[in-house]
Amino acid sequence: MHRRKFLTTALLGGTSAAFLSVLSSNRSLGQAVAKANEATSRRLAIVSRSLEIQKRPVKVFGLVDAQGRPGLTFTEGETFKVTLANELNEPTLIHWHGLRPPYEQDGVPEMPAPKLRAGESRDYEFPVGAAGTHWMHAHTLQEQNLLAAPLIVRSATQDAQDEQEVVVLLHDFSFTPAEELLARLMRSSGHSMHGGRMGAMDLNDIDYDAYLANDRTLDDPEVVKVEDGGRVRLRIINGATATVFAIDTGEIEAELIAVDGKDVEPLRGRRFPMAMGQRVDLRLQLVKGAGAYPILALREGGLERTGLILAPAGARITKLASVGSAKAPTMGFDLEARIKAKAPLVARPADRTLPITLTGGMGGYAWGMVSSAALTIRRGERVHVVMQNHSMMGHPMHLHGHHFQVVGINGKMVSGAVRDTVHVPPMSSMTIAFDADHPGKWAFHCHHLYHMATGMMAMLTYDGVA
Ligand SMILES: [Cu+2]
Repeated sequence: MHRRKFLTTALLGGTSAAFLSVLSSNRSLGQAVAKANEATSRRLAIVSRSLEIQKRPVKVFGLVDAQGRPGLTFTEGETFKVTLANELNEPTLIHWHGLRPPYEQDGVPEMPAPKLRAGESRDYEFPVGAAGTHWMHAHTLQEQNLLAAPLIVRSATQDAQDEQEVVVLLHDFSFTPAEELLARLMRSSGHSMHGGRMGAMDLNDIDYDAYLANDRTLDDPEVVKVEDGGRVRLRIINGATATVFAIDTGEIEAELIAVDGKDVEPLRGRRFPMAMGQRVDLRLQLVKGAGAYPILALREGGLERTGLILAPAGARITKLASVGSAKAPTMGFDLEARIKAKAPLVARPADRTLPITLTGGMGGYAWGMVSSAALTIRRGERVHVVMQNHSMMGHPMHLHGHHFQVVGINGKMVSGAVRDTVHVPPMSSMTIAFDADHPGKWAFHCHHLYHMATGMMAMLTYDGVA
């Protein structure tokens, strides 16, 4: 987009002169503007579409490109030059989860950009950055009704790797509207619905009607044609609003090669837990003649599951039930403690440490982030955030605009994954570190939609940003 056009949009959004000075001093935006004439703008439409779930027709949201495909795919180093068109008859806005846009384009409504009105379009432009599996979604209750899609940044050398890319977007689905689900949680808090579980760990506060992988249940799963004996790179996105999954590769051992779009030292396994907002990239070497491979996502602590089937030509497809026979595991630190970033942060002492207590519970259904310090940081600082989860639920905590490194787990210093969303299990603590190199006002929140909606949301503000 042209700089003038963006400034006009920003001014219409009611932003201040201070914000404009931040904007003009933003180097990455300057580089993006310099590239403006090179790339043509891609259209991304926010649409209403029809699905059939459990044989019932439903209207859901969608995000489609000019060819009608879900989401967007870029190559590293390109410019994210997108015209976002709201074709719904209600206002909405989209957040680019995992990218580093200038904060004015980050997509949390009114922070500071307003929602797109029905029929309105808006231009976005910023460097798409490094390769990685990312996604996009509404930062509102509309996320529940599938307003989410993949946002893939491929590496320039990916084609030379001779592996097939398979993108999987997981979701939890309810025939009940999100507003009603939230109202029920608030009404039932402290008694009946969850009364039996008070004092114990709470895993899932909503029982969904279906769990989806690329819009399908296991009763009618997507069957992806793969090369017999070929190599597959699964890019799995947990786009669910309130469900932790464990990826189960079954017969075949997988290699975890990236989390939240950042490469990790390869880790082999068959089960990979992932919380809401998180992504895992798994590499699979299929065995020639071995037939079809189901890739499952198991609902944390439950019997429900979803997934898809990788099938070489002619392979027999066995039908799998949407409900398994053994309860899926709960997500702790087991995997997180073993992940090591391929490119960790440069070792450096913290210039600033922000303590944050995660609070709340089913009683009253109010969740929060409490800190004794102002959540203000300065450009150039190495920042540590120490999160203490004083609640009986796990919280996937997402910081916008930055990737951070996991550097402490339950008080023990580690050199863990670099990621943008980290799961903090019940009654545990976690320290994350990042370099304050992206000035703005950034959302920092729990990626459980209903925890966020009832208070588990904070803003991290750079000094001098209005
Ligand atoms: Cu939470």
